[in-house]
Amino acid sequence: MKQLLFALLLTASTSLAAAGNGLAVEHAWVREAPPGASMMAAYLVIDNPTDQDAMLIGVESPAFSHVMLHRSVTVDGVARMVHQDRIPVPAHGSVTLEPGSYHLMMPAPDTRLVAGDKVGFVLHFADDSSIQVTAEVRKKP
Ligand SMILES: [Cu+2]
Repeated sequence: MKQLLFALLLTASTSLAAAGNGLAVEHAWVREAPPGASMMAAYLVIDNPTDQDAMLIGVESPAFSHVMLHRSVTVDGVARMVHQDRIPVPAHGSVTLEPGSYHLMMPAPDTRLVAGDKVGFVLHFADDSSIQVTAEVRKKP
């Protein structure tokens, strides 16, 4: 009987692992933008404890018309943002989307989002997997 239970538990946990891509997303937040701002930014951390490199290839959200992958870089002392087609998440590593680095950038919606609002995002990866996250709108991290 004990053996049967153990086998069932093993089956359950195996199917759970197979359902996802093994990545974990945490600290997702959207920076509150001042009234009239045309763009908003979102930040999060993607952990990859697996043996496989992962690649974020796109993000969508019901709250925004589109979501862009950006990276802030400083060239000759001038800060600018560069569009990214993809953001790598190394095996046994993580990538941090944070101010001054990688981030998500969205056109501000018609109805202004303010601190405390919740926004859903779906992250799409190169292996066809996706992860849904909920981000809170905040004034700072
Ligand atoms: Cu940007």
